Amino acid sequence: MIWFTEYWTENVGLTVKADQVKKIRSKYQEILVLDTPQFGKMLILDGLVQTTEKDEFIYHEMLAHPALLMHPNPERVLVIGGGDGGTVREVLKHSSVKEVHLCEIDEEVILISEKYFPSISEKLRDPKVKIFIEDGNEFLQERQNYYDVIIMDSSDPVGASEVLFREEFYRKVKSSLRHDGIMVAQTESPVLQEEYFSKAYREIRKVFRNVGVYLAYIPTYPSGMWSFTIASDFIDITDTTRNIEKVKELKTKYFCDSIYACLFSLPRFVQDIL
Ligand code: AG3
Repeated sequence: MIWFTEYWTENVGLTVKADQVKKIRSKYQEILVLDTPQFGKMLILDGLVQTTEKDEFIYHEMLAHPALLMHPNPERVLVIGGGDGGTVREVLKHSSVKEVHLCEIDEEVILISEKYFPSISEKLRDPKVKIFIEDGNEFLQERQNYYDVIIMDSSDPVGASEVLFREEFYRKVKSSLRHDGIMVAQTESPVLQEEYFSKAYREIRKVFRNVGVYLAYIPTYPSGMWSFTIASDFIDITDTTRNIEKVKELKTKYFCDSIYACLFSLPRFVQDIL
């Protein structure tokens, strides 16, 4: 057993007791798989916790379901990043979805997830899913007016993910969406990464007419308080009565109708950052 620490800032971190299961260096990053008594297996990229068996459902459900519910008929969905497969698994819970494209820059993440995280990656080989091993930023260039929902399941805005938090990128997202398309992104912690969070919000605002922020509690991410930013030009994404009857049909463990109904109720300090 070792002790592993993700340093959330220079002054605080998350430390877990773990067995090291696998460590490789891919073309893009260091990929580490730990087996921990507390959180089950954990996937760590360049020292940052991406997902754990124990709490992954919170993040993946909250990233996928609001946008898919707000869209009147989501058929074509793109996930950028998310090579572990958790977001794809949630997207496929919506029966209207006909095709899911997953654009992941690092194939090794997919292979590691398929080997060590079968319950997260289980739907990656579903016939509706098409995997593209490409840079998300370049991938969007070739697709105009195509998707109903685009989901950014990226890591922190450092290294390969940095471009995914910029205005130019969100413009590409917008032109790859159909006119009533919706995008949603994971946008970091408003407590410990206030700058990343408010920058993402600002840049998304420059590009889309309707923008909303919501939160979820994710124990293994910095501070636990995590943000998501959802946006659309055409759809009023703040109307959380939309398709609320469908929530009951979704097999989820965190997301539910009362969370959906109050999705945009934010603590005052978060409202003040926006
Ligand atoms: N992507 C968001 C991970 C961000 C975590 N940041 C951190 N630990 N500092 C997760 C990908 C899971 N599909």
